Amino acid sequence: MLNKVTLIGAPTDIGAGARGASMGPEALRVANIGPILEGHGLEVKDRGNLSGPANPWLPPTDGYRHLPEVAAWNRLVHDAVYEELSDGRMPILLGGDHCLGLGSISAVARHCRDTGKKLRVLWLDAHADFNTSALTPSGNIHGMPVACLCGFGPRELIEIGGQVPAISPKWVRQIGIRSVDPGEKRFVHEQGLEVFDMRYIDEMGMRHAMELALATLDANTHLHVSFDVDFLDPEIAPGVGTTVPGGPTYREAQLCMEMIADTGRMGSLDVVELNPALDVRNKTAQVAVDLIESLFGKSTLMRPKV
Ligand code: B3U
Ligand code: MN
Ligand code: MN
Repeated sequence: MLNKVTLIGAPTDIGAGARGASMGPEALRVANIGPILEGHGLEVKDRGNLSGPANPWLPPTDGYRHLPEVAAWNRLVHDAVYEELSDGRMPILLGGDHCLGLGSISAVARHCRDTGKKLRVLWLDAHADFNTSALTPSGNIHGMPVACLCGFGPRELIEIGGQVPAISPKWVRQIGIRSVDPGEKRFVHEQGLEVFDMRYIDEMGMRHAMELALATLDANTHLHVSFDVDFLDPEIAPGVGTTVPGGPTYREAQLCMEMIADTGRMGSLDVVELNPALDVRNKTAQVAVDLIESLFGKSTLMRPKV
């Protein structure tokens, strides 16, 4: 794993259904994300925040809310993430809402094309984020980034990484899913996304789900982790715009992160949908940073002898 990381703040809630994710980058910094990662032997650069358009808070037009602004933010994210990867550093995108996964992952996909690497995307989320303008109940583009990455969306979003589609649905593993709209669900099945939903995790356990989600990674695979904080159960992570009960516990989430760390293949990370306006004394940011520590190898690793 790369030991140089770059924090990229993208303070916007342009794709979300609630205001406040724009404060996510600062809340993660207040929870000490930089120094904590340094404590794990990483060289940390904080590029500060990108600066994009304000949120006009308008209703959807033609099935999309704030399409031009979402495109502008994602172009900024794409360029920053691509630049850091080209510099041999691991970008950590501090969102911001999950529409930004589009800019981030299209940049990662472009980098993988440049370097001849395979790409695996782990999408940790309560939601599948696979809506289109025809399927969305809200018009909020944070419910659409996976579909856009797979080539289903408006030109200004699907073309950001220079190739359409940016990724194949076969490269994606979704973990923790428990809220999918009816049309979206059909489309997920039609496109063959691999989904480990909460029912699967309840029945089979996080360990088994992650073993399968991480199977067939090899030395030439770039692993991108897109961590939507609403993946976590609202008991431990109330500070998100769309809480969905029945998510992973702290222990399940920690195991998930530790198993990702064990692969040594993580090359880029998004931390999105943290909403400090809905949080309680920054506790969701602290939980997110704790789990990010596990993602970077924090572990007690003391085993019984038998
Ligand atoms: N699927 C719903 C809700 C949603 C998706 N992502 C989040 N919420 N965070 C939608 O509006 O597309
Ligand atoms: Mn999401
Ligand atoms: Mn979500």
